[in-house]
Order: sequence, then C-alpha cells, then structure tokens
Amino acid sequence: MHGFVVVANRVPVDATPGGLVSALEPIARRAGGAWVGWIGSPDERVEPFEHNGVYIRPVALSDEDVDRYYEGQSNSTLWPLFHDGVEPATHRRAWRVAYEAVNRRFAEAAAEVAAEGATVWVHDYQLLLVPGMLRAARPDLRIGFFLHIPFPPVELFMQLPRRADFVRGLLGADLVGFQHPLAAQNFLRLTAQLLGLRPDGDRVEYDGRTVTARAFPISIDVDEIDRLAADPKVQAESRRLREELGGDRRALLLGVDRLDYTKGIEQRIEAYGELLAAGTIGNEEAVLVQVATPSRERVVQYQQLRERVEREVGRINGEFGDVGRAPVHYLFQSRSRAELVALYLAADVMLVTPLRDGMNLVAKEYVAARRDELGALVLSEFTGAAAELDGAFPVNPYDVDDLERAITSAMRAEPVELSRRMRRMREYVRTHDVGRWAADFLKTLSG
Ligand code: ADQ
Repeated sequence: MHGFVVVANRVPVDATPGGLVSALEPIARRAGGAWVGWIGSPDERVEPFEHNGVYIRPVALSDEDVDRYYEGQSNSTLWPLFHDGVEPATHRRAWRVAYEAVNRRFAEAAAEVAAEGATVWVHDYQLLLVPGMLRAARPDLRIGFFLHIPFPPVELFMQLPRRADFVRGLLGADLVGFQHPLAAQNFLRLTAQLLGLRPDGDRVEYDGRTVTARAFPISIDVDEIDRLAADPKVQAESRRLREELGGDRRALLLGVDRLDYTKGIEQRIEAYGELLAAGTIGNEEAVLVQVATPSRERVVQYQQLRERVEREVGRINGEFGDVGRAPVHYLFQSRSRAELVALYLAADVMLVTPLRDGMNLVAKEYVAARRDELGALVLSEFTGAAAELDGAFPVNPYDVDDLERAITSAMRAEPVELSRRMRRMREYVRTHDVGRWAADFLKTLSG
C-alpha cells in the first residue's frame, strides 16, 4: 500500500524520460509511491515491478482497447474537440464504452495500491472519468487531477456525447488543475450549465465536498536543459550543425514538434514558402529545419497530415532550392534531448506556432537552452506558454500575413533587443520550473 499514487496513461519506464516523469518520479520515490499506467504495448500482461524506487502497477490494454480507448475516444474524439476542433472530432459509441471500461480498470488499480487516506494524482484527457470512479470506491483518498491539454469553451464541450459524465468524472477530484485560468473557468461554467452547480471563485460544492479548479502552468526541468546547454560536446555539435547548414551567413529557423495537426507545422511551412516566393527571404539568407516526431501513426488524420507536410516541403525545396542548399530540412524523427538542445543553441529563430496548445514545452526548452541570451522565439498566442513568455514575438498562426511578419521581425531584430527579450523570459523560466509546478499543485491539494 502506498501513500502517494500517480495515475497516468503511460508508466515512467522510457529510456529518456520527459519533464513530467523527471518531476514526479523523485516525489513518488521519496514518498515510497506507486505509479499506475499502461506499459505501452498492446496485449502485454506484466506483473507489478519496481523501477527507480517506484512501485509500477501496469494496466493491461488489449489491441481493441488501444484502438477504441486510446486511438479512438482519447485521440480522435477528445483530443481534437479539446483543441478547438481544429480537426473534426469523431464520435463513436463503441469508443466511449471502451473508454469508460478502461478508465474503470485504471481506477480499480489505483484503489488497490492506495493506502488509507493516500494522495492520488490522476493525469490527462485519457483518464477524465477516473477521479469520479475512484471517489466512489475510496472516499478516504485525497484526489488531484491535472489536464495537460486545453479545456474547450462551453459551446464546444457541449457537442460531446454524454458530456455531463465527463464533468462528473472530474468533480470526483478535490483539486482539478489546468494549464490556463481560462480553462479552469470553462470547466466551472460547465458545472453550472450541465449540473446546475454554483461555482464561487475557483471553487464549487458538489456532493457535499468542495472542489477547487485552478491553473497550474506546467514547466520543464530547467537544470537538465541548462546542463546540456553547458556541455562542450553539445556546443560543438551545435556549431557543426550551423556550419553544415551554411554557417553564419544563413539564419537558422527551427521547428521541433510531435507531428500533430494542432502544432501549426503546415501553417509555418506555408508562410516560409510564401516569404521565399515573394523574395522577402532569399534561400542563401536563411534555412528552415523542421524536426517532427512520429506520433499516433495509426490515426488517419495523422497519416494525412504527414502526407500534406511532406508534399509541401518537397514543393518548396523543388521550387526554391539549389544543389546542396535546400530551403527546408525536414526530419521525421525523434531526437535525443542532447541533440534537441544542440539545435536550440544553433537556431536564430525558434518557431512555435500551434493553432492550440495546452502549454508547449518546446518554447520553454528553447529559452532555458539560450545561456548566450540570444535567439528569438516566435510564439503562437494560442499556447499556454504565451501567457508566461512575454519576451516572445507573438503570432496568430491562422493569419499567414501575421506569421510572415513575425518571422521576418524575429529574423531581423537587433541583438540588443533579442537579449533584452531573452533575459526576461529566462528569468521567468528559471524561477518557474517543473519542480515548482508539482510542489504548488501538491501543496494546494493537501490543503
Ligand atoms: P505535447 O503535445 O507532446 O505535450 P510539448 O509540450 O511541446 O507537446 O512537449 C513535447 C516534448 O517532446 C518536449 O519535451 C520536446 O522536447 C519533445 N519533442 C518534441 N519533438 C521532439 C523530437 N523530434 N525528438 C525528441 N523529442 C521531441 C502535451 C500538451 C502540451 C503540454 C505538455 C505537458 O499537448 O500542451 O505542454 O503535454 O503538459
């Protein structure tokens, strides 16, 4: 039995852990905690085991569960709907039913490993029903929930079949955390509209308990990025990359994302193509590197996006390229964190242009990597990060003219202006890392 339990879609056993794992694993380890999640491959039954001092309680998913709960309800219904419907959401009864069944399995596993009065922290849109299920089984627990993606406006959420069930699910928690204050407000408004509750400030009474809904903007492991950025091997790699791409004569523009339609990858490539076509930017003057991690490759919208991006990159390289000098370097690959940091250090302009994004950690990683206090960040207004990084060049990625304006202003800004902006952002990120995020959330949860 464990006094602290994390419940997330995946268990933390990847070779290179992301920020969430690096933040929560030490907390779980110190608390003698447990982590409930899926191993990541279908039809695999694994007994509980210990990993880095944390008790791992696997939840098995069949191939059909992966298809319906994960790729279906989670990534083809909730993901697009919660991102402003930038791709149409698909609604299938069988997916919803599977989602509920899998959520129940996660809740049962959590109930099984949680000690009397334990703190349980449930994560993200794959598990919206878990807090309610867990509360019903174990009223003794302190339950927190954090949503990593946006929470949509009321009118959009209302499209979701069985929408009230999802709101009741979240209300099983004592504390519901969001990336942005507007997301918390959207949620609280829904409790009024769908359940007739009366939210007051950031609280609402439900079922004889008080539920708090508030923003806790997530961050990154700043020390890790800083260490990599200070590493002479990483710096040498960064210089090699620049040299390879044309040296200091050519400004390096960079995009780093999961290949996802919410990230605005197509929009930024299109804008870059237009700048080349108009002659505003010459191919000898700049180069765009886009690193796109393969993601959700079995979902049809992701396959179509990949085709569109690759066609557009091919078109631009064909029309505006030269032998040995392609305007766009496109890597459909995952890269190590050291390689990403080398790219961040090499990039004159970082392009973060999502149509909607809960936070966007790439923006914060770029800032944390720039120990030289140089480099420009073009940042979509529709990311959570935009509320925090006020030294960025803001952009509306739906407006191709605005994208072009932001890209050229960032490229042509004076170094003094760039370092003024970068210093402001670095100061903020340094004092708001992922450790502080986790500590704030858990302190609020413990009351
Ligand atoms: P994501 O949508 O995955 O996260 P993001 O916040 O940018 O988006 O995090 C991506 C992570 O993957 C970053 O740490 C980045 O370095 C890494 N990454 C991206 N491309 C990579 C590549 N080619 N190779 C290797 N690593 C790569 C979701 C939400 C976000 C929210 C986070 C955390 O959608 O809005 O910020 O969760 O809450």
